[in-house]
Amino acid sequence: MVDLSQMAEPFKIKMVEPIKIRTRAEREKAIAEAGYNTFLLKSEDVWIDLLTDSGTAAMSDYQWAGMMLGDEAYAGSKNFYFLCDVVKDIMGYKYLVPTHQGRGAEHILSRYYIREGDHVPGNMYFTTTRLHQEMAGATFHDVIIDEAHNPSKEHPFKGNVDIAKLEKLVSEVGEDKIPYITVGAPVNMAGGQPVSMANMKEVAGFCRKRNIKVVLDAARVLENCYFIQQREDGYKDKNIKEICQELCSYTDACTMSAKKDAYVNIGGWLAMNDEDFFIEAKKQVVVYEGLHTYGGMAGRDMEAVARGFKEATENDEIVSWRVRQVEYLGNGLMQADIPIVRPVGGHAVFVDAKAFFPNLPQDQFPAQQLAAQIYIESGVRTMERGIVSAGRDPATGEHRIPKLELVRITIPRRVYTNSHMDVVVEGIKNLWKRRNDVKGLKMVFEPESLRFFQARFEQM
Ligand code: PM9
Repeated sequence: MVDLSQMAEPFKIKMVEPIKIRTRAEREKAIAEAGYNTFLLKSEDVWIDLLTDSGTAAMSDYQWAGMMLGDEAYAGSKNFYFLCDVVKDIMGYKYLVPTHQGRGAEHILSRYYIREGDHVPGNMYFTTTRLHQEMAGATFHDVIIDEAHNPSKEHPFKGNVDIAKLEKLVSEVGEDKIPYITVGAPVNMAGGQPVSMANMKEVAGFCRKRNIKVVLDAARVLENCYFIQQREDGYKDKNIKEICQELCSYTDACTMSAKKDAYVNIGGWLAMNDEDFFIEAKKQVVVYEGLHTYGGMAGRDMEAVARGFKEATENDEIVSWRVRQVEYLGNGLMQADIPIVRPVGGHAVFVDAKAFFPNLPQDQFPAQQLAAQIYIESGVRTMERGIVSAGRDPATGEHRIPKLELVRITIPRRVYTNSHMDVVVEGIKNLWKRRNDVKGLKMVFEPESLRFFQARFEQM
């Protein structure tokens, strides 16, 4: 029998924002003016905005009510102490330093731990994370399992760290040159793929013996915990909060972009167990973010973050429905034989642009073009996650050539219904029919770092 409780959204809608679709001619003009970069489109020219799930969530009534309780004192806001309590309860870290968003935490972490010439391993790169590591003088090393680089390969925990790769790095550069490993759980650039509890435990065991710290990139940690609950032996009777507590116990610190799993529009934190790191991080946060009791957030923002994170761990249905909506979109695309990263991840469906446009070489930016064409076809905004996002190697100045050349269709939390997902599928099906007529792009403006945000392109 069908479980009725699984069939519909676990919320009802109290406020709506009208959206309008532009004509095809208007969309063609808008994307050309945006240099074929979906980041440069005006939001009002977008019909269904699946650019990112970062800072785009719809907050609950409990969160909005909390916004009215903002204690906007410069120092010692009561919302800060509430946030500390909530994070400690869910993650267990002793200390918390608030930051305006995730990269603020990455900046402080990298400056504290990294010395010129160090090496930082991670389970695949993330754009802002790697940039902060490089700016602090380190070289990043990808130690994710090979399966993660193969879009069609099924694996329940494609985000896992390959311990053999980690061991090889240690033997090549020496453990004293590796201050920490970043474990993203789940792995954004691999398709929102989770890390298993067993793997996290193994990483911790390996690193603790060598005095290498384990830092969790916790942006979507609750989604990772949901996958552990669904897929890993021994966790089906545990709730997301219990799983999160255990996962964090294998790590020494975390960076958090609260804009994802805390269901808010802005915010972040750095949390740790080490007191010396805490003292130094507090010194840094006042230079780069704001006082150590607000870190760039207003009191009301901290209240919304705390309430959002708390709510998402009090009722597993919030995260479960969110991930199942992503799966709904993924299933729709798979049924239409559109090549996507398998299995479907937690926050987005990733279309394989190499398989979509097999005739376009990677230096003609197939994923960038695919995102632009999806917009023209349907008014849906998505994002390139391929060669443009990978940037240039700082040592050689050459393009980094990632194996994955993807377009990310990212679902904001609690914002769109499954009818919107059906539109996405239909639009991509239409584009699939004319895929052989699509040519490549050439880059005509390239910022030095994080180029995907502002680069401009022309049709070849
Ligand atoms: N992620 C995303 O859309 C927003 C910026 S890149 C388009 O996926 C991880 C795993 C992230 C992330 C941001 C950050 C940085 C760190 N780790 O954006 O600074 O996905 O809050 O977080 C984005 P902030």
